[in-house]
Amino acid sequence: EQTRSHSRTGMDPDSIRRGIVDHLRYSIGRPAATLRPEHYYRALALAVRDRMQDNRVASTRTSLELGHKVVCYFSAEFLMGPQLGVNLLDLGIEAAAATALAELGQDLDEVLACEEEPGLGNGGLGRLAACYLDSLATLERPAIGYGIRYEYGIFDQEIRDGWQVEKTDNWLVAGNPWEIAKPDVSYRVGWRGYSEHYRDAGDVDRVRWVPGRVLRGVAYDTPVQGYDVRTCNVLTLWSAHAVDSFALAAFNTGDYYKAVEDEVNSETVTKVLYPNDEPEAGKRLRLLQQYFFVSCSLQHILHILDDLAGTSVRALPERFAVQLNDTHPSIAVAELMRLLVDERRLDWDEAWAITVATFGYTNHTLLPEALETWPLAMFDESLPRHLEIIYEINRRFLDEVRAAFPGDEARLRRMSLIGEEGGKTVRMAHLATVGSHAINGVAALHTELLEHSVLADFYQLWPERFGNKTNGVTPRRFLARANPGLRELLDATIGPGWLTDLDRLRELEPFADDPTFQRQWREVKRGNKARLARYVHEHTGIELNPDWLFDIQVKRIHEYKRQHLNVLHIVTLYHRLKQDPDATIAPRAFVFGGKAAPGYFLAKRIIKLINAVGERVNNDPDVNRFLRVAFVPNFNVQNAELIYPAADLSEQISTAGKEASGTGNMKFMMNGALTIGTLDGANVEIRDEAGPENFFLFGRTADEVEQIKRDGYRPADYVDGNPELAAVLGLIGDGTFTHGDTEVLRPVVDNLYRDDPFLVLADYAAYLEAQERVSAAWADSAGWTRMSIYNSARSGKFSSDRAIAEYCDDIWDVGPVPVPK
Ligand code: 26V
Repeated sequence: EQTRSHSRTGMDPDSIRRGIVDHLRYSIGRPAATLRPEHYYRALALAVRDRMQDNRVASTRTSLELGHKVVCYFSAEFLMGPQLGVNLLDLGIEAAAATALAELGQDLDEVLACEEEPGLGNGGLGRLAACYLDSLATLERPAIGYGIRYEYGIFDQEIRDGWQVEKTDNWLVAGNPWEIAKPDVSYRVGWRGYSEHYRDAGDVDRVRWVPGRVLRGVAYDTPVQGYDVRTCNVLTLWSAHAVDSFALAAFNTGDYYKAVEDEVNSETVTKVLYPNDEPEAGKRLRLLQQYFFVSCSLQHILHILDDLAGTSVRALPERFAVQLNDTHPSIAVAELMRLLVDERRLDWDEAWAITVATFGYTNHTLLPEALETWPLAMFDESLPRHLEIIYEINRRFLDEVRAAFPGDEARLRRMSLIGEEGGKTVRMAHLATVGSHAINGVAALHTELLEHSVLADFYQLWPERFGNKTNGVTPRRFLARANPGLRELLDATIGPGWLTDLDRLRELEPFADDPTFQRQWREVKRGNKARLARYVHEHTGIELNPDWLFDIQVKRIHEYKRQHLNVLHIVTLYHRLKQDPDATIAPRAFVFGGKAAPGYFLAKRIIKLINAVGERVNNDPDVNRFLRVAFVPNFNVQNAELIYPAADLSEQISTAGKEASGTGNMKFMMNGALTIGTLDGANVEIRDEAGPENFFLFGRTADEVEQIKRDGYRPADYVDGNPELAAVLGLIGDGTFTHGDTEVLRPVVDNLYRDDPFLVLADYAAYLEAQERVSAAWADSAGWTRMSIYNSARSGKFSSDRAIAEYCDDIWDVGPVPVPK
């Protein structure tokens, strides 16, 4: 069936070239004279997909036939980023593809740049899901990612006059060569209506849901290739459509336009990705999105089970492990119970045992405003049968709590799946927790705080269900692809092997003080900085000098992440240079990037603040010899791959206790940046691994933050006690950076002075002091290089391979299933 040299499966340049030529002719279908790089992109992508598809067939056959357990990762977001480059890497055909294209007169880099990235996620949570799919495939674990095929992903950000402007991300317009539409893999999903109690043929009382509306979900499959293995898993994304019969019924009554309208309404369900970091005011469509993809996915899983001859639904937890990526898919707990009890007619206790054994739940935030709840009335109207099921789960659950903690009424109220404060709500984190056999946080500190704050009552009831799984990131994309210079140096120095066993980077340690190696290390970093400087210049007009210290903060814009603390440091340096014309400092380029949720007023002002300070600083000859500030528009996976490798300093300065983990911090570390950071999220573990002498620590601890808040935090006291801080806030408020306008940045200053919920001012002095240590360390080039090398060398823990191996061992019980080559 497969020959060595074949236009669909061959891995040599000649076969790949023939694959491209075939697709240009049969799939693209344009006259040769009109072919442009984007056509070569599509043809090569299709040729690469063919090769993965071949592995996919072998992988499915192996895991199903041999009866292995499959991991199902349920996530409302998968921030996959560009696919072509990593797929070439995974298949080991980067050089062969470059040769094939060259023979056709095309340049691989130019062709790679044609890809429109699928931005189906907001930030860390969605990108984590993508890294985990990569590691699952690379570790040869059978897995399916289940999510939503949003027609519009995360908005494109433009910067105009320093303000964020949002543009729709029409990522599918040019077509998506990676997906395969599966119109035959399709499920019906109900909505609204009522539940009906009836007696079945065997005289048993049963309930059925009679939905008021029905949609249809269609699967679109994208192959997920493992690195240097035959395993190719799949990401199944569901797209919503109208149900044909509904449309027909309307057509028969002569109301053709009504039928078309229903089509339009149904399709809005998967139209657009919601920002997950904006408090949603009971958005019904978002609940429908969640239920829609969860229901399709569970029906698909049960269908696969049915197809496996002789496998009963009772075997579900032996054959599938379902992980809930935050609470977004947590309605799955009620939906699986409905499918098992109402449709498959299992008794409640048996169904519940299956459900709990099947699900695991990962929590990704402690911020109280971020914990999902749905207004009860809305939930009841939308999913009436599910609400009944949730009541029954709750009734039985509270009985269990009562038995364990007799007479503790307050505890019952705290733990209930139904919240009573400010109008009744369904608490999705409680539903996910009660319905799962394993609950995890995403960094050691985060898990600890989960166990002792947000989920403390649940931890006391079921301590054995809780555990930590510190996040990780894929070194294939964020090291090998993003940093080809470093990849080459690593291969030459410690040999290959580190890419699938990142702990082997430790073998760099003996070279940390070797002058020759240090020089090579600095050359790689300088090349990456020059590459980023070109990109920044092209997109902002700002010139950055690659010999300067590159100080970078890229992440979503949020008060708790404290981009404004970083700006206070910049304005302090500006102020010092202006005050003293003889002052000199080690020159620094400050680079920012990140999107603000469209409805987040202060975050948008923070973007304006960064750009306003940048404009002034970059154009003032008194200071622009020492300081430059650039805001990279539209931070996404594609430009992230240029940004992380160019950093000398990684800014991880969130208020302690607020950032669940962070993953950008890990990408910077792998690429040799030093971190200036608080004891928050995974920073704690980064510092432990790197060694405290290779990390710039500052700021209050999570405990101290809580203590300060309890004592009644008064930010103004910090201003009154620090004339330099007062001057800095004064400059921001008095129009220095805004052409005399004293109103634009007023809300930022006022918020800090009066409220400062994230203790920016309380940490300001410590942050400045830590930045002084950074400058002093930078002055010693050999010392800095040694610290940079140590950071990379000790980043092995933060590979998503380590994280996924832990999930497989501790939560999913899924081992490797090698697919024969
Ligand atoms: C949601 C909301 C909603 C209300 C307003 C404030 C707010 C802030 C953050 C969020 C994010 C919720 C979930 C999330 O994306 N968590 C991120 O997950 C990453 C992967 O585990 C982790 O590295 C980040 O620290 C965490 O913020």
